Amino acid sequence: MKNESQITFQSAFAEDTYKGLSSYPKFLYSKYIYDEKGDKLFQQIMDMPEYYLTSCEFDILEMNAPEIADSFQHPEGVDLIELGAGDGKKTKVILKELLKKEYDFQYLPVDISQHALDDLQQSLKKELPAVKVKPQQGTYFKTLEKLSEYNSRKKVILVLGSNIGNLSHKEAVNFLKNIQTAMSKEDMLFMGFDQKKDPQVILNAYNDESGITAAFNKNLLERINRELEANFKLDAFRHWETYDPETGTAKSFLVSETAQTVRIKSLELEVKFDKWESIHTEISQKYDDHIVQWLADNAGLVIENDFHDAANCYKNYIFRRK
Ligand code: AVI
Repeated sequence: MKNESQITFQSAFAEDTYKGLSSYPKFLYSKYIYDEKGDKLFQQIMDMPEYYLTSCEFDILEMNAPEIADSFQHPEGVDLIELGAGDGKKTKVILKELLKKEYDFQYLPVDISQHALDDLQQSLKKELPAVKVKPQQGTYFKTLEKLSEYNSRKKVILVLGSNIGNLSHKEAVNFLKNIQTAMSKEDMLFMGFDQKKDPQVILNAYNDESGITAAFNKNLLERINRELEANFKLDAFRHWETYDPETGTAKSFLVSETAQTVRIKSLELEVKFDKWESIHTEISQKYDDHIVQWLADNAGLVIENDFHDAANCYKNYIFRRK
C-alpha cells in the first residue's frame, strides 16, 4: 500500500475519502452526499413529515412575506443573491411578494451544479415569468467576490434551509466572515437557523422510520463504490443519529455491524473496520439566540431583525455589516 504523500489524487473527493477513512476515528464529509442520487434523496427528506425544517421555514416566509419584501427593497433596485438555491420552493414565496409590490430586483441563484440551476430557471419561467433570473454557476465565495466587484446596487444575500448547520462553529464563523467581506454597509444577509427544541423531535427528523435519511447517509458509501471502485456492503453499516441538547449538535454516523475490510480500488486502499467502529458523516447544528449572537459578533455582523414561528422552532435572521 502506498502512503498518502506518494499518491496523486484525481479529485478532492478521492483525497478527502482517503484521509477520512485512514484516520482514527474515521470520518467523511457530508458535502459529498450530494451527487445526483443524494440530491434526489434530500428532496425526499424535505418532503418527509418528520423533517420539520422545510415547512417551518416555509410558514415563516409566508407569514412574514410583506415585511420581509419591504426590508429587502431599495429605490435603486436590489440584487437578491441566493447561496445554495436548491429547488427555490421557499424563495419563490419572497419572489412572488417582491413582484406583487412591483419592487425592482433581479434574482441571482448561486449553485455549484449547473443542472440544479437549469431546473430552477425552467420552473421560474413557468411559475413566475416576470422574475429576472441570472443564474451564477460556481462556488459561493468566488461568485460573491465577483458580484461585489462589479455591482454597486444593494445586495441581499439569502441562505435558507439552515445550511449553516452543517458547519462547525469555527467553519460557520469563517463562512459568515467571507459573506461579511463581500457586503457593503447597505447590504443584508437573510439566513435560516434551526433552533434547539425537544430533543426527540430533532432525533426523529434525522432518523425517520421510512429509512430515507439512512439511505441519504449511506449514499456516501455508494458514491465511493461508484466513483472510486470500492466494495462497501451497505447492509453491513447502520445509520446512527445522536443529539446533544447541551451543545445543540445532531451528529450522524455509519456504524460497522461486523468486523470487515473494504477495498477502494482507485485509491489502492484497504479499510479495516472493527465490529461497531463508526464513521462520522455529518453534523446538523441547532441554535439559540446566544449562539447566533456569538456567531454574528465573531464575524463582524449585527442582527437587525428576526422572524420566527410561534414555538420558536426555526428562525430567520437579518444581519448587516457592523
Ligand atoms: C442541508 N442540511 C441543512 C440538512 C440538515 O438538516 O442538516 C441535511 C440533512 N441531513 C440529514 N437530513 C437532512
